[in-house]
Amino acid sequence: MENNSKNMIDLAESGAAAAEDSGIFGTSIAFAEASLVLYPVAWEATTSYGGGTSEGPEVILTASRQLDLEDPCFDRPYRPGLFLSQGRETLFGMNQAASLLVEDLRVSPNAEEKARDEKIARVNALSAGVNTIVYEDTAKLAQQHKFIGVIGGDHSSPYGFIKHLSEVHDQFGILHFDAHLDLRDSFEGFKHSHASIMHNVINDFPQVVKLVSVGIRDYSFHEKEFCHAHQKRIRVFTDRDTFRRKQQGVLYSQICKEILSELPGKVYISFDIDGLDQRFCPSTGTPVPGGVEFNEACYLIEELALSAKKIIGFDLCEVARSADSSEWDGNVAARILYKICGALLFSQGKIGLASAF
Ligand SMILES: [Mn+2]
Repeated sequence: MENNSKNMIDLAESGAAAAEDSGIFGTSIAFAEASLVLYPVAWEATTSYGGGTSEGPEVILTASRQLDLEDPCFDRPYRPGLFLSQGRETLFGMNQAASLLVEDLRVSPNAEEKARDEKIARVNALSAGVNTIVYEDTAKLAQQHKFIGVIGGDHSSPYGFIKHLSEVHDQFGILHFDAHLDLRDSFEGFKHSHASIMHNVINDFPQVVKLVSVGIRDYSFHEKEFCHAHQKRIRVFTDRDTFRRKQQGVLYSQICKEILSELPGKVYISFDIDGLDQRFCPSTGTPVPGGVEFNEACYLIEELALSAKKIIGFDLCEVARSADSSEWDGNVAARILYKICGALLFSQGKIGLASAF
């Protein structure tokens, strides 16, 4: 035990290149020694536009090995132990089965209604199965005293984890980075699609007392209505408003203060990579122009950690493999992931702040 964690720290502090078979961020520790476990969910069955997000965990793992592990804000986030757990084998088959059904539905939109309904029901059953697996696995990890981050997959991936958190916390808020509100009642008949995650969370978990969404720039009439109907629980900072206020001289630091003041003491971060400007996630499935700058996202995450609030878990979703060999999508996502890991561990008192230069 001692040995493992010593090796990991030696490697990280030696500046040597990470081995190809090393764990997340090029470290290699045993599960037992990790404080923070990253739980991969290779699921993207209900993806509506561009695919590939089921590869997210793999893409992030590969790119993460290239990172240098000093963080300018948080003191060596790898030290308490970061571990990417094995994905569930069964998810692969479930994702394939559901993807085939969804494909079928799309290529034959005029199929008999009964046959369509049956296929939609089967996809919904598979989604419910994924939610149960994620719920049970994350609950088990929590029993083992691990902090947890879910790595998607599409944005429906963390539902089961949020369900678990709602059972162990009386109340918490969600800081939601996304281009989309994800407040659709259902999407193409799919109850648990990526476009419905926050709708389902708001409806199913009253413990989520506040949803604060940032980067938002693509939403429907019904989603806006849903926000109005849940005015006390949902606060939206649209990308447009944030941009305009900055143009008019409002400091971004002021806007972040407002965002954080909306959140209660316990905060879950739900990070859809498409919340960022698309130049940071060119391969994500449902890109929208505009968006949050990389440094703005890091600033807000750091400010959250530096406030008195505690980060109780997170997800990072919708990361896809770069079309070229650059690994750029994974590179950016791995850095966002490392920043959130540092923020969570700092907010939970597991690490301090980095020393100054
Ligand atoms: Mn989303």
